[in-house]
Amino acid sequence: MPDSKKKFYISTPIYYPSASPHLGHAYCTTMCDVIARGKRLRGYDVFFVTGLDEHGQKIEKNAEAKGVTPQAFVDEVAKTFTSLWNAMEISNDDFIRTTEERHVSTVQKIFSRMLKQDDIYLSSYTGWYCVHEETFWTETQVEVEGGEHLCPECHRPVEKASEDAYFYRCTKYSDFLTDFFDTHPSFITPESRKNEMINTFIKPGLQDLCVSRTSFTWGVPVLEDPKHVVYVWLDALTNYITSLGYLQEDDSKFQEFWQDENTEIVHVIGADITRFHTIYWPMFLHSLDLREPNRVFVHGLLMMKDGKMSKSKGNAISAYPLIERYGVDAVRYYLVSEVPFGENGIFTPEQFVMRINQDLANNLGNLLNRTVSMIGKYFQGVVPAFEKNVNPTDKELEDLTALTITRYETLVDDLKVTEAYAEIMNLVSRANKYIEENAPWALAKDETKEKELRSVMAHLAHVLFVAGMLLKPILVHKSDAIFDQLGLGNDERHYDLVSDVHLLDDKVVHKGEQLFPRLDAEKEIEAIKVMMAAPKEKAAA
Ligand code: ME8
Repeated sequence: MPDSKKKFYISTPIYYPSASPHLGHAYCTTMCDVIARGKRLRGYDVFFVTGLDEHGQKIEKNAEAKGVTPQAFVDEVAKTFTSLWNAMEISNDDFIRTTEERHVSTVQKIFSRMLKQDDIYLSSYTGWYCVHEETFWTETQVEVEGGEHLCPECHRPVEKASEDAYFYRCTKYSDFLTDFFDTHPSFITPESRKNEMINTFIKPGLQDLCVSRTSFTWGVPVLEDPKHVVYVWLDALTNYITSLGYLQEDDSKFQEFWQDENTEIVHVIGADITRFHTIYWPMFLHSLDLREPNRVFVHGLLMMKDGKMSKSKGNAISAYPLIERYGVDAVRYYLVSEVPFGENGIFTPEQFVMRINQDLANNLGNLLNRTVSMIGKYFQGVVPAFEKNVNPTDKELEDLTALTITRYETLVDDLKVTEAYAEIMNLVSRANKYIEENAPWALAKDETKEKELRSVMAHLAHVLFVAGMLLKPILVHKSDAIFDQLGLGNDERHYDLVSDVHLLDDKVVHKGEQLFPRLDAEKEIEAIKVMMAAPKEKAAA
């Protein structure tokens, strides 16, 4: 049951605006959006934040190459992110950019506090620096190939760098961290990521973290020593609290969504940034006497057949042509259902078309179409009143419907998002099978079977309402098309009515357009291949 007092905070990583976003970025943001929408629907107070990580050497270099200032550069790229989020129907409550004054001034206050309490100290740094990953690597961490030193993360060449730098004393908080991991066993999901962090970084002994740079200027200046800018991770990670107003005049959102121990806080990230979120971020928060998030969920990558989707590889597919051709709901559904949350997945045109045809056109669309047509034909469009357990398989469908609601809630609360939505499709399949089992066309020919026929129609209508409501976080438009066809008024489209089997009694159905027309597979696979061969980004709006 919905509990209006429950609070939920969810964030995506803040992306680098080094280039416009591709379907991989859309994947992470869409997953968070589906979770956020699902919670809101169930009555939670939700804060959902995404944004951009706009400082650092990479941005400075990209801007220089284009002959524009870094600010002008990020302003332009930022528009491509916000227009994609609009097109994807992302319902974020805030869009934080690290160049905003609210963020910059708070990072400076945080740095000052850490300096004052001796969590940060001045020293010098020599190491291998990867511009792309904005990360220093030690001698043992870099890869050596043909005499060249490469970044262990992105395999690009790294540069030897030495400079004055401020350091964060990880050593001071390593006991805290070990203790925190022990007492918060579900902090990192999946579990394998936690073991990786313990074995690779914690067990060998944590090293202090470089938190300032002097070799470039595009960053938050350190107030106490302005030739330094705050090194990108202390700057970037704090977005999760600066967006809430931490240390700002109006910090009401911060009080509500961070300070309140009852708020569930979830960061969703890709595996490449696990170390920063699970090791340094809890320590930074501890330095500030703030609570840690409940969960860092590490999702998998959306890949192409030739590996990770990335702009630099030139294999990235844009979300726009897919949205334009198939509609945003189909693209959202594909992302959620095809790539199990927490695992990697490969984008192929074949699977994309198959998902839409199999799940949305054949399964869901067909159930709606058949149900509405039959209610029209046999009952002049009026949904018969629901009666329990009339036909032999009624009880099974009733039980499965109730179970699907609870399973969906449990799974989605545990961030098993793909599994949660698979449960709904399973219910829809079961309902299609229920039609075959009960053969309403045969019942309609036998006057003595009217009660049975009424029951079949009422059960189908109820399943469609439940499926439409549970799928609403993904199918942001088509769920309403389902409710329209079922004849439901706007004031009845509420999650808390999902178990009400009588909600549809006497409603008048309206046959509408096909929910998801079946795609001509061969033709559409070709069309997507053309999109992939020429990935185009929509120009900034
Ligand atoms: O790392 N599939 O930014 P970033 C799925 N600014 N997800 C993908 C993806 C793909 N092919 N490609 C990218 C940064 N992502 C830092 C983060 S947070 C305080 C700072 C997603 O632009 C994935 O979530 O490199 C990954 O972690 C994130 O984009 C990295 O974005």
